[in-house]
Amino acid sequence: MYKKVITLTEFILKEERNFTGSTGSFTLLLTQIENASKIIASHIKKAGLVDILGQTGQKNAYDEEVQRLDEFSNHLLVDILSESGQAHAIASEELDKPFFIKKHSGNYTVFLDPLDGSSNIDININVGTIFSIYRKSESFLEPGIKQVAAGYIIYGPSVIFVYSCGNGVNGFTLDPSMGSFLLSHPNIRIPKRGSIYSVNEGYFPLFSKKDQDYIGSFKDAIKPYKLRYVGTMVSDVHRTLLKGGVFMYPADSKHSQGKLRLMYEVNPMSFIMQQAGGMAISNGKNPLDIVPSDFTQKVPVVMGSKEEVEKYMEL
Ligand code: AHM
Ligand code: MG
Repeated sequence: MYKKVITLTEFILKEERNFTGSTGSFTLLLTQIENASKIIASHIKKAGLVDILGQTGQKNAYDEEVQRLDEFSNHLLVDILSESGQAHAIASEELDKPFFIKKHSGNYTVFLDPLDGSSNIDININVGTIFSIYRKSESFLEPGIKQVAAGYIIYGPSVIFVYSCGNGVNGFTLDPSMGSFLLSHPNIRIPKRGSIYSVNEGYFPLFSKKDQDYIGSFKDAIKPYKLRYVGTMVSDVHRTLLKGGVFMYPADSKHSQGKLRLMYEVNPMSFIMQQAGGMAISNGKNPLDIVPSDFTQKVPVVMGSKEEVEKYMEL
């Protein structure tokens, strides 16, 4: 029986039409990120073959230089976006500093974490790409509230592309036979409460008393919560988005602002979380309201179901 499927490209085009004065530039930009993610996904699938095809820094069986996957993903995304004609500037977690595009400059600034969770690659655990898009500006230090869109791609058992341009959150799964992302998770809404908490509890002794008490409350609950921690933010946040609960990366006595970067990781994921009806909090405020002091700034974060994050705020 015929069943209409909606591809990511169709969906983006339809969403862009809702904005008066739209030119198609935003659709082209997202389509380039989509194309890059498919290429990254196909390379990740071959990650386990690196010993057969050649080690990093060597030539592989095809006489090509073998690149680390995080470097490869960075080069690919930066190249594709630089040449897209739609980007005004690009910032990547893998680059020392952001840069403006001189030739064929467009209307948007894009922040990228090309391969999030890259330490999980060699043990065959999910990794992802995170992106955050702003209208062009001469400053890179805009608060996250100004994002026009944000999203992530998970390279897992399926490849899933989740994004929001401020009108809810939608998820698309790659159909490998078609080579297209198809709408699989329309209008994602995070449950109001959950039963899973996600934190690197190995650092527990280094956390503040408040964070320790909060984590303790999940174990003391009448029905104790489950603990799940992949160590790839994209995966941990994606699970939290679909199942509810909380993901946190707190400050600790050795890292006063935790590990996650405001502009590359915390802002895009907080934008998605809030667009799906969840909450995020950093140092007592909405991370999207923080005016960054530096594009490498780190902040502690707690994000997830409304009730869970409110519980944190009450503490
Ligand atoms: P990366 O961008 O270098 O991969 O680092 C970020 C990752 C996040 O995906 C994840 O939430 C965090 O680091 C895990 O850190 P830790 O191993 O300290 O728990
Ligand atoms: Mg990362």
